[in-house]
Amino acid sequence: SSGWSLNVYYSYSSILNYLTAIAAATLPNNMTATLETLGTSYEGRVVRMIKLSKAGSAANKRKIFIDGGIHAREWVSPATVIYMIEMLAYNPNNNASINTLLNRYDVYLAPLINPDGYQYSGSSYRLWRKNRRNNPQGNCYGVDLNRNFPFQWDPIIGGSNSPCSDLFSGATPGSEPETANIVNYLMANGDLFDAYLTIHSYGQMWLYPWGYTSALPSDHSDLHNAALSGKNAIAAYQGMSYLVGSSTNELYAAAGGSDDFAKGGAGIKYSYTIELRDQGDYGFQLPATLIIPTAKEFFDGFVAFADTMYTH
Ligand code: ING
Ligand code: ZN
Repeated sequence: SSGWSLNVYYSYSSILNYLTAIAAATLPNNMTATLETLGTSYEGRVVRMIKLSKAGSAANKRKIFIDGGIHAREWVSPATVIYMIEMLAYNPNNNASINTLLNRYDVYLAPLINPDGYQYSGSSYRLWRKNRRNNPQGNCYGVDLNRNFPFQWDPIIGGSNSPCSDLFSGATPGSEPETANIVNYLMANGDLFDAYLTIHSYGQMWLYPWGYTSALPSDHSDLHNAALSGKNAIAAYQGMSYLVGSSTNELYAAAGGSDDFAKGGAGIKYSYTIELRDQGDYGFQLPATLIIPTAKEFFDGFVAFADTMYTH
């Protein structure tokens, strides 16, 4: 392993250091880790991701994109993406299913795409959700990045036009630099990706588009079946129950979400919003002792999901 502990919540700068260390490490199993930069945040923090690729497997593999930390207070999200990086990079038990996944896919993981909000959640207000834009109207900060994506953007649908709202959709679609970091990358590379997963907490759900309407995408049964494989693998570990369905129908309608953009704007078929543990006992403030079980069961679910996605 890298030697980094997986059962702690790291600061923004420690997460950057972790990504740098993985990219510099000598990895087993012909794995290579490459550090890439998606862009910078409103306050100027760099947003990075790691590309994990197994040399010697098929050339021009298909790709999977995973992001975390779009919402500042959902701390188990970046921690889970880091756990996933560690398991994919080192495969510590030489698990055959992980090897199969890496022979089929390159995996791109961006654990913290809203670093300003995350920093603020750690230093000033634990339950902060948005980025840290200083909005011109009023004295309020922040745009909800998961209402800001430029596909069927509409503040009336599950968002808000009020800069003081936790759900402020932004002044215009894609107005935020943190949004643009993802949009620009997926618009340039979306055709290479079979799957987009954005990791949130909490609620224990495996959700697919659409968020802007109760209508379902025409290929919804493919998305549903692959998610069911994930759900079943999650349950096999400690019996945790995840709900599978479209976000509008299972949770609430919300336009401008990143999963709707990944599917409708960037053309990535298997696009999901994941809500990790728990179901409200601790909510956003999940104790660090629960990081590893939360991350492990989801990683098991992810491996099973990827197998179903590939073989169907
Ligand atoms: N939940 C998501 C949110 O942004 C969601 C759920 C995603 C709803 C996409 C609709 C569309 O509200 C959290 N935890 O943020
Ligand atoms: Zn969220």
